[in-house]
Amino acid sequence: MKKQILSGIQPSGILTLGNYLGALRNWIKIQNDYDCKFFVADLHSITVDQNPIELRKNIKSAIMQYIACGLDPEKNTIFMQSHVHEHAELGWILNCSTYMGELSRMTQFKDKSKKQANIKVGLFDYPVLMAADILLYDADYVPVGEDQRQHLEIARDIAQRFNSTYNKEIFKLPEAFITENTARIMSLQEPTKKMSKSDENKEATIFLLDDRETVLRKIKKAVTDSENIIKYSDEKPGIKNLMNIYSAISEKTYKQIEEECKDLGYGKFKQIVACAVSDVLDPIQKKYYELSSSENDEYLKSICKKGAETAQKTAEKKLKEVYDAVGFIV
Ligand code: ATP
Ligand code: LTN
Repeated sequence: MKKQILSGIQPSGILTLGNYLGALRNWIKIQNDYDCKFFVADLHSITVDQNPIELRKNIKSAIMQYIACGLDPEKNTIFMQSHVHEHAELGWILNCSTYMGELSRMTQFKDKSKKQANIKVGLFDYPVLMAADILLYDADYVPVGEDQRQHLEIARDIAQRFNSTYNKEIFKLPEAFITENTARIMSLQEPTKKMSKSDENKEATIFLLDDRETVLRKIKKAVTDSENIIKYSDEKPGIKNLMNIYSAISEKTYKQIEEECKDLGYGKFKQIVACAVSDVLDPIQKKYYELSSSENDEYLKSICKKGAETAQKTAEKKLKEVYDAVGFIV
């Protein structure tokens, strides 16, 4: 039997180059070798304020971006999290197996709660719902970026505790699947911070739907240093980030890039990086705009409907086992 893969992305805006290099591109690479389920984490996205009209657009757009990037709906189960009600139900049960103390240590919660007033319980509880997503499907591997490592660890802790409380191997312990050099693409404006969809400064983020001119402008404006030497170093976070992006796309090593670009200066180097990024984004955008024609509405709906049905078959069985273990009458 093939190993099980599960992952999701929040529909909190247009997906970014960080989402692509850190997560989506890996999903595409492994789709032939594993039994894969990929969902749009709509339940997660409302842990911060969302406008319903925008959210609806972003959910559909996320599905189209998954397919445009190369996820094959014939090979993978693609669905929307809210279409499989077992996610929320298992989330509740796992809430009753999780300590306030362990959730208080989550850095994503600490970071996000600093940025806004009126923090919702859902934001605090986010990792428990994420654990439910993963544990429902006995996922072996969860392909994500580095920022999600801590959430994977808590999912394992919750699973282990649940199994030992009820003295039964109900949940499999999942492992994070993280590709080191693309695990953390940084903001173009503050290269010590991760690139993020919801960054207020749109110049800091490359979106998958940015045209060539926009990509060039954003990369030209990227914060670097005054040395004008292309060298991979922790002391040069801006250049290190651009080298990381270029290396991930061109598959050249940092040494090769240093050699290739040693006489260029930052201006020329930025042009090369921008061109390489746009060459990757162009075919994605072409496919995306084809899919976005209203003729494809039914096709997209049918993918999500079939995906939810397939996912639910597994989810339903696991939830029953859980209900039985805790003492509910099933
Ligand atoms: P938000 O700004 O709404 O929190 P985000 O852009 O940080 O969103 P998520 O939806 O939280 O993105 O992440 C989706 C996937 O992309 C996760 O696997 C996450 O680890 C990965 N990811 C997000 N940002 C980056 C990044 N800058 N570099 C590498 N991987 C990333
Ligand atoms: N927390 C993830 C999105 C997410 C996820 C998951 C990823 C929600 N549930 C389950 C992998 C497995 C994020 O990217 N912020």
